[in-house]
Amino acid sequence: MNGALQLTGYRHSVYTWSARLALTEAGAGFGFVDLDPFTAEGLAALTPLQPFGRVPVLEHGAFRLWETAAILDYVDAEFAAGRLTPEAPRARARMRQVIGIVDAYGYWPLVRQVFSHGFYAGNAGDPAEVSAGLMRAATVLDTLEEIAAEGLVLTPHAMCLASCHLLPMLDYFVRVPVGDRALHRRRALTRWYEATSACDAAMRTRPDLSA
Ligand SMILES: N[C@@H](CCC(=O)N[C@@H](CS)C(=O)NCC(=O)O)C(=O)O
Repeated sequence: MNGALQLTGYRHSVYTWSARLALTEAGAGFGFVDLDPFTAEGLAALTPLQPFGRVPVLEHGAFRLWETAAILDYVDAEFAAGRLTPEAPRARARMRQVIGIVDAYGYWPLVRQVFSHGFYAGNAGDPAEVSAGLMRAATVLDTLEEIAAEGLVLTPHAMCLASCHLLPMLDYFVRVPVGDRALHRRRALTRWYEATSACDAAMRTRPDLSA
């Protein structure tokens, strides 16, 4: 399918970073429209594109797609010839499982509780949210550690869509010291994180949170 490729997202959003990471890893050139879904103006501009007011949204010509897992699938198939999806059935299933874990159980405690309330602690952060998020994050990290140790996905130097989905959330989580310590108690996950967070596509797309 032809047409311009445009990503609408918010520069600090972890889900937007996942999409930018996959697009960059796939070598796809794209335009970026920055909209903050947490402001009234951003939300008003976003809801015609995404009825739930969430980012990111990918447009390829007249084709519009939202939900990060779907966007990553499309980017991989359209621009990376499926290179970011393992062929083996078990590895592919594990990749989908990681994406499901991240969406259903990871985003809120890692990002919206520990990161949002811990990183911005000097402003409006609530330490009780950090503690609650850290407790909920433990099971998420334990399951991801088990998967990383198994070695089908989340292995160093082997990028797949699970890595694109997870890296941004973990990268924000470890910016809070208690999050960093929690990650480093999981050795296989730490090995994956350290290699993946230093890869070229991650370095080129990591948001500048001071901007
Ligand atoms: N299920 C959506 C979730 C996307 C999402 O929650 N994005 C956040 C930014 S990281 C957002 O837009 N939040 C706005 C809000 O919560 O109102 C996806 O997979 O794309």
